[in-house]
Amino acid sequence: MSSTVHIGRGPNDPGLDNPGRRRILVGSAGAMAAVSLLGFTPLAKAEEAKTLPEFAAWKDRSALIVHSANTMETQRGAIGSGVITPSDRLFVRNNLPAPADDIATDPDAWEVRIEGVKKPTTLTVGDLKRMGVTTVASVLQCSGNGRAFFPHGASGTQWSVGAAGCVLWTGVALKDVVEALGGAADDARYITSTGGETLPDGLDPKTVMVERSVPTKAMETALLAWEMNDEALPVTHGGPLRMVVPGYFGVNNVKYVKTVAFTENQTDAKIQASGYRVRDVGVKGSPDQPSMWDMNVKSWVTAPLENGRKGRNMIYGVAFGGTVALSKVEVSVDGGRNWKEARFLGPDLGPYAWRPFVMATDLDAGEHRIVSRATDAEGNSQPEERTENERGYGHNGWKDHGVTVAVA
Ligand SMILES: Nc1nc2c(c(=O)[nH]1)N[C@H]1C(S)=C(S)[C@@H](COP(=O)(O)O)O[C@H]1N2
Ligand SMILES: [Mo]
Repeated sequence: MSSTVHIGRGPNDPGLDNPGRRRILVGSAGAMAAVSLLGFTPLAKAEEAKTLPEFAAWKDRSALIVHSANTMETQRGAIGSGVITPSDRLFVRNNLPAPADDIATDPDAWEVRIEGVKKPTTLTVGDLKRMGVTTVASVLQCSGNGRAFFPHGASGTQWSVGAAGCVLWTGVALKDVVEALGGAADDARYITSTGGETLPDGLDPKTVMVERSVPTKAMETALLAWEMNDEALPVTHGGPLRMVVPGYFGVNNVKYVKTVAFTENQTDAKIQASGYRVRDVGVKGSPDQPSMWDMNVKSWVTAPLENGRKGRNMIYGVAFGGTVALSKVEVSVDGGRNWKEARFLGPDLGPYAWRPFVMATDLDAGEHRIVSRATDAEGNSQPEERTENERGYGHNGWKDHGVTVAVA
């Protein structure tokens, strides 16, 4: 793989006609080795100046686009072709200010209340660790990943492709916890998880709290995780304890989880009732619209991004099926006229993980529009176009996600 990562926004990031073209060479240890500046623009400069917020200061700044103090995405060129996203490159998204680091001083003492089961109780992370352990690889992706491609200017963070990563989660299967507590209440239709943030004063808690409901069938695969990529779950990503619902969009994976309730109805918190609802442009969110639960099949190219070489090139990318395993990925280097099947790289970490792919191809001098199209095991393929919707959710159209590569 190339040792060059792109800093600032490149020409393949949407909404830029005069992109910063700053490139920094990164040595094997990830240290900056050389810097070259080409057509440096004020926009790129301003963005570069944004430092990481304190709760994410341990992250690799050069691998991230910092949108705000609560939103950072992985640079397309830093996604790489590994089966797991390194923790220091994983995107971050907080709806509320993150809790202080001291919530993880004694992670085993963190308490989670389990309700809507035959024997409701409060368990510590220490208790959970004695109830069982399992590891699942799953893609964590924000519902708004790809929002920047929507021409109507969907409000919210302008994520390109990097509000996603593939993570190894370790914790106890929710099913095991529920079984130990006598099973879920008979009328339970949803699993409702509540985040442990301190809510700002003076606001109706329902309008700000992170509380999400998912259908009870998710119990078959959900886990309460205390580790990420083989390390104690950092507070940045929801430590000491996080609800992980494999194959479901990011928002359902509630961080610093303090209550898990089996409920008859979905929560009436705003983030569930009107937030994360798919509706036409101009329409307000409401509970009768589809909620951002299971993810759709998706892929994108990660290299090359700007310049190819004459002759043989290796096209890399990542692909996943959401709650369904992946079946194949095709790549086109002529904007979708001709397609060729790519080869998967590395081990298959299960249906919820992404699969890096590679396709070897020869390129002539000129510009090439490179696109990828994934198909899941049920035969669903990425559509060519996005589905327009007010908040720019769930974009998996292959056309917008392509890259234009120049060969001299
Ligand atoms: N408690 C809590 N959980 C949360 C959030 C939050 O703000 N608070 N944000 C959600 C959203 S919208 C996303 S995309 C993911 C982001 O996870 P990450 O920050 O670990 O990447 O966490 C979800 N879980
Ligand atoms: Mo999100």
